[in-house]
Amino acid sequence: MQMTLRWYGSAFDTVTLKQIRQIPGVTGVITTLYDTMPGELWTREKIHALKEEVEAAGLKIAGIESVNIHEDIKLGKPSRDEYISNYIETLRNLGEEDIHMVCYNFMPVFDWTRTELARERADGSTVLAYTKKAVDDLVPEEMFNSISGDMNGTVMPGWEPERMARVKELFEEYKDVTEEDLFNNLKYFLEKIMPVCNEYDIKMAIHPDDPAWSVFGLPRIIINKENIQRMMKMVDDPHNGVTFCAGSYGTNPKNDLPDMIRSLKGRIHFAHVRNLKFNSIDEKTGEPLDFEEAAHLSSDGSFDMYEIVKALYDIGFDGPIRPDHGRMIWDEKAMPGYGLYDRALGATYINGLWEAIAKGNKK
Ligand code: DNO
Repeated sequence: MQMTLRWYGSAFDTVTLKQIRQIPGVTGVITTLYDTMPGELWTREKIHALKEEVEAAGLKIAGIESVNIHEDIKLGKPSRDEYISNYIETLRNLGEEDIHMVCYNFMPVFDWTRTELARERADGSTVLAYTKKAVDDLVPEEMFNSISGDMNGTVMPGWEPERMARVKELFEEYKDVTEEDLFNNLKYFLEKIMPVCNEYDIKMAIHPDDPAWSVFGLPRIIINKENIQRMMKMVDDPHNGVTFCAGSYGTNPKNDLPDMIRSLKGRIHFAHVRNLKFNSIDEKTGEPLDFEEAAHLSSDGSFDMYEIVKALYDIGFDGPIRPDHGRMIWDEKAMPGYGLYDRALGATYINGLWEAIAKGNKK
């Protein structure tokens, strides 16, 4: 594996490349052209400039998160072909710049969903949290307003004001879109981009839907083992792969994370490792009613991080890995989930687990 940190670019991130370079074992960043809109073509010049900046700081671009998918592609509208051509051109430009991993998601309208961005924990740290009741009680258009006060002046990925301004209209468009339609539209997209991915060896890594169930009645498909296996078979090419995000699949306690990892051997191109803590689960349905994000350490949350990292180690995972959302600690002011301190602790912890597993295996 290659340890990385997500970085939004010097114009958007509170964390600097120099700071990232000083975290032991971190050799690369996962980054993006944060000011491009879904569907827009990424020029070679812009990608090159980003790469030069990262390399000047002694780091590498280990992959892109994300090249976002235009809603028309997810909706299967006739205009999708134009956006897919742009996507193909973007992939070609990335390939020419020697970038070989692209994370994306196929979630309608919203990217990840949380109902609080700064819930205070007993130790005074703050974390992102989710309460089912808050989602049930909210109309989608209010979602952005209800959380935007906690963004510390940053623009959160997937919650860009431009996207939020169209929420109502988008819900109308998704009214009759079923999960089957979404699978078909994803297949159509992947089949079109696979030739360029093969030509440049670009590994596509779909990010799961977070949380791993339908929100606000929208169809969501990248949520469990069965569906992700279906997607892998639907376009059976090693370049059609997965971002294994422990925190997203793990929102559903029925998802057995180490088992899912083992079943995806050879198809995991990127790993997001984080922990969360369930506070309340509906006893009848097994559905989580409340969870909050936790420190990476197993004992701080509900996941067995050793088993997750061990499964990645056992399948021979050699792609980029990153600590995911961190808590806000030590009075840091940053994008919720993306401060420096707790993610640096997370990287160090994951590195420690990995070293112990690797050495234990040699004995
Ligand atoms: C949230 C992230 C997601 C992820 C996208 C990938 O913090 O995990 O926004 O980057 O879903 O496209």
